Amino acid sequence: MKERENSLEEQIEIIAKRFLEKSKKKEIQIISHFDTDGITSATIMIQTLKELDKRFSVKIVKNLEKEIIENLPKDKITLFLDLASGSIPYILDAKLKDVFIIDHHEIIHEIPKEINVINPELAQKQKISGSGLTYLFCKQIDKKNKKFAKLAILGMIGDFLEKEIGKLNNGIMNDGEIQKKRGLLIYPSTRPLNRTLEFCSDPYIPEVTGDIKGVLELLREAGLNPINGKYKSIIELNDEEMERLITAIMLRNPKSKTREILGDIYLIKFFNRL
Ligand SMILES: [Mn+2]
Repeated sequence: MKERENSLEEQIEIIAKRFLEKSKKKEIQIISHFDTDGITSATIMIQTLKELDKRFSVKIVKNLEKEIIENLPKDKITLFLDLASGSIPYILDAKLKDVFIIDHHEIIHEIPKEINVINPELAQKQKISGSGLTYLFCKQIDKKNKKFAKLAILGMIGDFLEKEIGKLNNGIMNDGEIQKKRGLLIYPSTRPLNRTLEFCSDPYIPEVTGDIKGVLELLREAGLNPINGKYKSIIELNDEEMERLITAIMLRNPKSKTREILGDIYLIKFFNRL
């Protein structure tokens, strides 16, 4: 019971140790959530367990129904990721033995001491995604799992927690060498602007979207000229250029408010490409 009073970091440390001890002899079954956060959580865990040469299986579910829990083998370690915080009574009914939950959803029921839960609700209630928690857990197991920080951030963005980046998430962003830049949310932000704008449908920019002549006119107006025949991409713009581009787009009255077309762009390196 004591870990309830501990910080999230302490919870992670204590429970990771217990998990490693238990998994010496037993096989692990991972149950994770069918969304970006759950799938990235499972991916981080799978890679970590593979490197530890553990035996495990994975199940990804849309909803953690009572039946799913009832039908789980009872002799294995059950590791729930990004779900199960609200399923404590089902878990008890199913008489599962070694249960670990790494999740950030609301806790409704009293947690009995035989169930190991890592959840920010039990500590300082920091905002963190399931993938962020799984990442911190795996990094606790082995520092070299820092390499999975990018996956944790993907899950975090998938869960729309990016609006409230706290200390924990910032730490993970640093681990993953992820850059954040404020700018136009037009995808993809890494292609030359003339292409990005031509194919841009969200927001739809009148006389620009699908109209290469209009695109070039807008870029000229914004004072953005090609260098050696090539336009910069959104992420290559400096603040002043970004502002000029935004103004030029806003003058075309796209059917979106400023609020919706501006935001944080996350730049993640995968295989050395942004
Ligand atoms: Mn989640």
